[in-house]
Amino acid sequence: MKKILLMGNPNVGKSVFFNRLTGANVIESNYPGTTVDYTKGYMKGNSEDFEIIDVPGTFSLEPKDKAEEVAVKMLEEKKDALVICVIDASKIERGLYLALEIIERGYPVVLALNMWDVAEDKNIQIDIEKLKSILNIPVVPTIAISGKGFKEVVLSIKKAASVGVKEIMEKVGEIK
Ligand SMILES: Nc1nc2c(ncn2[C@@H]2O[C@H](COP(=O)(O)OP(=O)(O)OP(=O)(O)O)[C@@H](O)[C@H]2O)c(=O)[nH]1
Ligand SMILES: [Mg+2]
Repeated sequence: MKKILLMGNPNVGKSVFFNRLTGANVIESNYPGTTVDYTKGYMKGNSEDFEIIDVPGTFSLEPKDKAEEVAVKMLEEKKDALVICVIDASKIERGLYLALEIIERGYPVVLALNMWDVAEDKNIQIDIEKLKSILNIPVVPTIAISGKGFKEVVLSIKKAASVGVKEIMEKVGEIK
């Protein structure tokens, strides 16, 4: 089953995000050998379902505490995962730091600029199109508590997850 890791700084809305994407079948566990807990759930895909993990919040991939250590381990254990990186759009710099680290490690990333309502209230202007073209990944403004942007998030997940060797070869074939 294709795995999705929901990652981001602490308190950016990852769990509200997780609840919106997953159904009722949610499992809470402790990460082996630790007291750090995390939640796993499922999202319906077109042909197959996705497993989604609500990863403990982390500021970077250089862990400073046990929860961050678990977050990094989860990422390293799941080399073929797709990562939804959730950023607080009103504090974009801190979140971008983590997003860049994850992108650098070669994971496919969908970037969610959550708390878009808070950013708007603070009059923070973010050029989504520019961010998309610089990072070359899907960037979606979201408000997890209202559901704004989630249709696009789901579409981006499905699109990113469908890119495999077969699809690439088909594209390469088209160019020939
Ligand atoms: N205004 C606003 N509040 C939000 C949004 N998304 C989440 N919240 C609120 O932000 C707070 C934190 O949300 P959580 O989902 O618990 O954040 P988290 O990233 O899971 O936090 P940790 O698990 O502690 O790292 C909650 O009070 C949410 O209701 C949003 O888009 N806009
Ligand atoms: Mg949470």
